[in-house]
Amino acid sequence: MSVKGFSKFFSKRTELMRASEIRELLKVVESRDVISLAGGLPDPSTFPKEELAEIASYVIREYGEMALQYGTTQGARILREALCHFMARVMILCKPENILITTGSQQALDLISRTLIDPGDLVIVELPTYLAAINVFKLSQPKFIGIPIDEDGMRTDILEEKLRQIYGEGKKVKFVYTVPTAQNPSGVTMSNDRRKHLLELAEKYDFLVIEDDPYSHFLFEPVSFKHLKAMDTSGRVVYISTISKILSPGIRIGWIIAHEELISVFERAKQNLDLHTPTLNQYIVAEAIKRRVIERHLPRVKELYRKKKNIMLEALEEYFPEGSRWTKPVGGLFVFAYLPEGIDTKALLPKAIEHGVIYVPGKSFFVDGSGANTMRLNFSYPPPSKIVEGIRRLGNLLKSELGK
Ligand code: PMP
Ligand code: G9A
Repeated sequence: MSVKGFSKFFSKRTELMRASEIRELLKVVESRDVISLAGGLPDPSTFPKEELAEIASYVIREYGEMALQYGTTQGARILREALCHFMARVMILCKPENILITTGSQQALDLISRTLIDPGDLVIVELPTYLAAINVFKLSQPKFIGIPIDEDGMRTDILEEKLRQIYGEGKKVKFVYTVPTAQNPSGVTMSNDRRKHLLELAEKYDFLVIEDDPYSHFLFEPVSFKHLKAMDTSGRVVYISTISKILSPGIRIGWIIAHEELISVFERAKQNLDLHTPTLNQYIVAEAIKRRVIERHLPRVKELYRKKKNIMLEALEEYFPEGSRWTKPVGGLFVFAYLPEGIDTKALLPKAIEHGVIYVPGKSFFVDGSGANTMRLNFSYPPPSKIVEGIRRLGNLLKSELGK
């Protein structure tokens, strides 16, 4: 007799798991002919295929005994050393002991969730913030507090007020999670004054700061900023980054830079997850960094994304209905649009799919349930003609919804 319904077997933790809209929409792209303005996929023309093919074969020949073998959970020393050099370019100075290699930076978020959050802990995030971070933190059942952002990033004045209130009630905050540079989904960058203010508050109220930084390496407009980790004098900043947007997301290499005591608990948690990140991929990335593949490619990547961003902004200007506004990103892969009140972008998505275009509804990026009239639009993946056509289709759909 076959089993009827498996849900009775599921754990409580499984009930807390929410499907990521970004990941679900990727399935739509695979199964239908739609223009995707959804997932943050890099432009495939930016992948240095020839160089990586050469490096992969070199690494297997030269380092095969290690590269094809099990490795330590913390990650291959050769990669951790290469990353120390890579990060020194942006004044983040660390030792290989301060680095843990992760399977994408998504795993770093998972490790943070597992090792730092107990049910009911207060976790502060930006409004909006990266939806996959919300989903993975949620598994540990924190209480989220959202702090609004403006064009200078997180409103640290509002944060300060909130902290005064929280600590006045005898409670405390576990950490503040921020994507301070070219934020996902909004594209905004936190000003240096606010970065300083955030760290002062972290000192005063004794909480950790998680700096999630996939985008600072390829800003395409001039911005002056310092990484929080570079300003960290007490070890309370946990820095995470990834090669996903600057080399290849398929290789799945991310890293955490943090105090050794934290690295050791993240390492313990990772042992249970996957023993270690694929050794071969770690050797490939170490060699790519050594040969300066990323640095040589970045100018082209920046130029391409700057052009695509401008094409999207022009198309929005031309096709989106009056009463809409959107961010002007200095980096990252997304424009975030605020539409006239009354538009519900989640409810509209099936119609958009019928019109052959998809986006990520904005609500999933807000921990306070707001954002129903917002959407995130990706410009890195589609070719320029598809960006324009996608925005045209969406604009027409929105206008017809508004009866214009
Ligand atoms: N954090 C942020 C803010 C991101 O935008 C992304 C990818 N879009 C990730 C983490 C995860 O990236 P990966 O696992 O590929 O390193
Ligand atoms: O494909 C993913 O899930 C990574 C992309 C993230 C994003 O679109 O923000």
